[in-house]
Amino acid sequence: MLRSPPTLLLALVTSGCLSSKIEAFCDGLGPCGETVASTGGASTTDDSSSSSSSDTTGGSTTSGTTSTDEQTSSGGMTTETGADDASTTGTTTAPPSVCGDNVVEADEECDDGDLIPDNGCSDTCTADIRAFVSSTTYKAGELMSITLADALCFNHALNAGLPEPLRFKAFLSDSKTDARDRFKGRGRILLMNGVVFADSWSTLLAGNLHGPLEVTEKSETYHGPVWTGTNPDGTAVPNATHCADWSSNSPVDYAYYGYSDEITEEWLLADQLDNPVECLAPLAIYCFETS
Ligand SMILES: [Ca+2]
Ligand SMILES: [Ca+2]
Repeated sequence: MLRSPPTLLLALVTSGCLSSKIEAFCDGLGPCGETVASTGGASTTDDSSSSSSSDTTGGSTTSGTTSTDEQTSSGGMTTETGADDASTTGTTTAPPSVCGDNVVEADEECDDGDLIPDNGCSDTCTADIRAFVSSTTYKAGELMSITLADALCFNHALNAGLPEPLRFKAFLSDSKTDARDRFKGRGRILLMNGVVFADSWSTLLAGNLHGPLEVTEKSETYHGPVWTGTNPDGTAVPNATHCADWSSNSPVDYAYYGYSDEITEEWLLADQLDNPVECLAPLAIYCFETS
């Protein structure tokens, strides 16, 4: 059966090697590390009327478009003239976003108007993510589904008085879903006591944890098993029923779990003979914020 807490603590102390074979989470995902390209296309849908002017009268950069004021492509295009008239236009290369100007721009998750890195919004304008392990346990079938497990995370966050409780979702996989695909965000991941759990999703799923995810939404400690159905890289454990995708309490069905006090890959997938464990076992769930 599942380990007893004292054994877990010993394991925590003696645990060491992290798997380096795990693929980084972000490698296969779009939103993780990329910067938005700001295509500069489209814009100004209003009258514009195709602005023809494509005839390119001898280079001249045809100021075109910006038909907001009449101006009707006077052909001449006086250099530099008054302020508001045309000028620029054309391939509007959007100005680069500035972190710290208190305006959330294209590639920024947040902008709190400062460059202080550890106050929720970093100096590169990535937002911290909160995470906790649930303070109560559930039989696998009591989760009902991943979606309803999300509701449990919401309830835990709400009852603990956490801001924006709807942002929390359950870190679970099922037969059709990889847990890692359910979460976004490039910032640090923090426990409810403010301790940094991981520097980012990508480093977390590559096996680099600062410490265990053993703090509940109430900032209490939970040492024990946690339903995950998930490999250390965030993908679903293959060929698993996940207790009928978390809807079954059958005594002959099983699901995979990790240990909340582990900092090795066992935080998601415990290396135990009884893993997967029967659906009737009462285990906690991990809840993470997503942006
Ligand atoms: Ca900004
Ligand atoms: Ca900041």
